[in-house]
Amino acid sequence: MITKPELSISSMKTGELGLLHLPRYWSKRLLEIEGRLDQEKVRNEYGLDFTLMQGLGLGIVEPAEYLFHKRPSYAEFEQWIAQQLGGGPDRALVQRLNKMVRCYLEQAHQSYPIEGKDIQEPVLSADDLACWRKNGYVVLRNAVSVKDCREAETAIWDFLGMDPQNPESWYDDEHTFWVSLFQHPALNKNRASPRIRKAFEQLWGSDDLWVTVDRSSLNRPERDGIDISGPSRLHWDVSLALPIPFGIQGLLYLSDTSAEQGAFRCVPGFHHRIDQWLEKLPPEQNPREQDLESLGPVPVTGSAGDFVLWHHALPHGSGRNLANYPRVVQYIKLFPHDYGIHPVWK
Ligand SMILES: O=C(O)CCC(=O)C(=O)O
Repeated sequence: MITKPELSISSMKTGELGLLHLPRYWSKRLLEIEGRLDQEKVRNEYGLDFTLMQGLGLGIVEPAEYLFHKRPSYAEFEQWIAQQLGGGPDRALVQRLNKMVRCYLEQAHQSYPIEGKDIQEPVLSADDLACWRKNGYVVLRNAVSVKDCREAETAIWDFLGMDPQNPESWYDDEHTFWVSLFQHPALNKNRASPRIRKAFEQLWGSDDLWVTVDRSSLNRPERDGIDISGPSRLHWDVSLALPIPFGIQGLLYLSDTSAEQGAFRCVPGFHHRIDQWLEKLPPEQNPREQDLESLGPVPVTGSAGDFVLWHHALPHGSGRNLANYPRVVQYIKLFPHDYGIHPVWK
């Protein structure tokens, strides 16, 4: 019986759902909310927490918000999970997640792409892979059907309460670039796209990958000179402490996206030279505050259904939308449970 949050609750403890680590995850979040969590003691568990919640199909935002606002008992937390998933996780998923937890706790968390594994029916061609190696990004064309894109796009418009045909409805004080819609059948269908999965498998050299339940975004045309294009500033989402472990991010264009329509931008090939660039910076300089625009970002365009994969060491961001129609995007990432997370955030 799990009654109160304690750091002594081990990852091997389970509740009604039979999931390893879930009671410890619940415990840590509640202790954190109460300001009683010693972050140093749990720093190396971040990847485990992340994979467990993504693997369950919940993502990390909604469970954190639920725990923060409701501070539920452990039994209530499990009930909430079952409700979100339309029933508890099935036996096969529980087994796969529990295996992942055991592996995670047993292994050193070094991450690297495994070279030369024979993967059947590749979706990235030799030219695509050459582009990936040289530039650190690649576009998988027709990753999902236009129909599936339309359905996801419609779900996003409905969630926002906006009309895609009526520009007047696109601008309100309530919504920003990011769209916090996580659970929707159309979004889940795209997350399960076999072509997207295969592309990540090729680049990771592994078929034991988990998929994130991430946000979407609506990059609206600029209006009245107001820049509403979200993360247009080039940035990294990974720690810049060296060595930067291998990692891949991805986005799915749900609407056709031209260069001037706020397309994704990145600095091609920067993953090859980021180490030298960082080492040359005077120690008092913050790499994130440098003139990253001068590094030469390029827009990566695509049609609805095209999927962009990029190495997370590339400075990247969205462009400013100077066209007439919003750019609509769903973010999807697949990763192995033991992918490297540098313990120091820099
Ligand atoms: O949406 C984009 O084009 C960029 C997304 C981005 O910057 C990110 O996911 O960190």
